[in-house]
Amino acid sequence: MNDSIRLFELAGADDEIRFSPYCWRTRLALAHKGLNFKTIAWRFTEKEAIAASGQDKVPVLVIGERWLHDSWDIAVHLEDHFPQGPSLFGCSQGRATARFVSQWTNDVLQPAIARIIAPDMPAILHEKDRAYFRTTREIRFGCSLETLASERQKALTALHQILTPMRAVLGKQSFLAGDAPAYVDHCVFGAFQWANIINSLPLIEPDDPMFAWSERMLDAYGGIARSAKRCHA
Ligand SMILES: N[C@@H](CCC(=O)N[C@@H](CS)C(=O)NCC(=O)O)C(=O)O
Repeated sequence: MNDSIRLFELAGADDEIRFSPYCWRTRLALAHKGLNFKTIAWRFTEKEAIAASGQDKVPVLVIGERWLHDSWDIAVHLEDHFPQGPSLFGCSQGRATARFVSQWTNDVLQPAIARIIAPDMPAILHEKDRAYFRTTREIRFGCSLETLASERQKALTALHQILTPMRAVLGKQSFLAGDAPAYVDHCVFGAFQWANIINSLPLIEPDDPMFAWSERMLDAYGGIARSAKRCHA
């Protein structure tokens, strides 16, 4: 472990439960670059711990004295400052396309997954985060977590429609980036790893080409995603 790179990651009540989809993007990007790093468990209400980053969300990456935030800006920083490691984007066009995939994951994929799994979140969160999560997310969704839970089947159907193009692509190639994973895979997989870690409903069935891709992502980089601690069912 290299103590000069530190990653603040959202944690559940259990320090080892690291479920944030955005933090998984950064964790996988660091692994892709072959960088050693130390992780720090952080909770929604511990805003002061990351205040030096100038904002209030994770991932926050501290490299030496430099505080970085925003998963996309962190990926760009890693790509530009650690050129010796494998590329996250491949080329300038790849970087531009990855930016689209990152934004699409933020705006389309993650909200669709959140509608399915958010009702399971309070049970795994630290007590001090529960009320904050419920209040902020109920404002975001415009309804109670209980209403979301009652609409799960509808949300699952909507997710499967959103995944149609991805399913078609992953039926023809091993990773979104081609023969090997890269940042586009980190973005999309991060969203699924969120559901894996909190042990929510299975989002993709074994006969779906996305399932085989997800298995490959779980095994990538020495299996850091597969070996991550998960909540009990
Ligand atoms: N645009 C940011 C979004 C990061 C984000 O929303 N992180 C969530 C955790 S998954 C967070 O820290 N939320 C804090 C809060 O809701 O107060 C990025 O890409 O890093």
